Amino acid sequence: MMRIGMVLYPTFGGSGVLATELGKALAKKGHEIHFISYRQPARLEAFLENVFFHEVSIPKYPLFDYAPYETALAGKIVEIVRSNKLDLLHVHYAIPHASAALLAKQILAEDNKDIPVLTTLHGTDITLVGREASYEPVVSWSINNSDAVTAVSKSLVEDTLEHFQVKKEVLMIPNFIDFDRFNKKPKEHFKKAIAPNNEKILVHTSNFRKVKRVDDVIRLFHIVQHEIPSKLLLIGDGPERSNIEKTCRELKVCDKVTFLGKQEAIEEILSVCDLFILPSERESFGLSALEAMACEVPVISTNAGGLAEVNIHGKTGYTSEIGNYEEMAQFALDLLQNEEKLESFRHAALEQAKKFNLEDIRLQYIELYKKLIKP
Ligand code: GMT
Repeated sequence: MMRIGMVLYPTFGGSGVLATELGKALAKKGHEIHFISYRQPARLEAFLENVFFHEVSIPKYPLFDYAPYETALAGKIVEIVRSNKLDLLHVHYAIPHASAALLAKQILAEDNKDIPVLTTLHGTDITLVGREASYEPVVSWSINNSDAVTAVSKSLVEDTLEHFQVKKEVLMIPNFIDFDRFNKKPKEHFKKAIAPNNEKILVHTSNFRKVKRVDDVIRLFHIVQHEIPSKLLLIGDGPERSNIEKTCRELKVCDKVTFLGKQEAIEEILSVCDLFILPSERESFGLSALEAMACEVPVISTNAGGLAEVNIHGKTGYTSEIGNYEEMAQFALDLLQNEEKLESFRHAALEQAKKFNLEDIRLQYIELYKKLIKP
């Protein structure tokens, strides 16, 4: 049995989702998992055996215009490692988790405790925000000083090597899917409620940030709904929400678009959908696309980052250049207007998703943890 500290963002973002699901899957195998974050992680809904949650509170003080989260996190990690005798820290998303964990490691070294730090890079920590001049030296240092580093796709490994001064091997362990939860469920009553006239259902889920280009989803849908009776479901929320609603109004498609907000049982909604749309400008992996594929929903996406490693063009869906929503619309129509083809893509999407099954990936992490934990 290993005792793992899992440092993560608690939001619906991919890195937090992946970290939570990994922790839960390890706990099921008898490992003790300590989640560390500023809020209860979104996917940690119920009591689970072997799972603990530690909230990082950030003391306020009038001097602080910016409360020092990284310091509070490092201090909390030290306390948790000491009181729970943790064997390893697995931090998800480099900023500021990796540097905070490495600071904690240095503090703990004074107790003669050598706690290994495994950093998993998830995407924008490398491809976007991590490249900002004020963060880059810290991210490079954190990568080079972690005991091991993984990235979630080949594309993200390449981006890391290209943009940072890396002296360390960056291993690739892809994201995974739990088929016990993500599978096509018989939710015909849902389908009837959303598409009473048997319209095709397109779906997009994200955090509605600029990189997701949700506007392109609306533009693509605008073209599709002219050709075929269809509905669009938008799941999630975020900073671009009002701009997206504006585009819906401009294109006069509001009556066919439903904003569902943040949803827990996403697999139930995916189960009644025909196509998943992900036109991101950057996407190191595209966990949301994998979730759709596990529910037998083909994907129309860009070829950004690691998306093409998940969504196989012409087989599980189609990939286009960033911004080419017109081509993506034609690809969508190609599938929606051909029932047999759509069915074969549904099948291929499921088969491809199986390559990322939880058991295999969990094993890869367990093997890596064992290598890092010194007896
Ligand atoms: O998409 C986001 O902005 C959330 C982000 C995160 O770190 O929470 O997601 C990233 O990590 C996910 C899990 O590894 C990947 O599936 C996403 O592709 C990646 N997002 C980007 O690269 C933009």
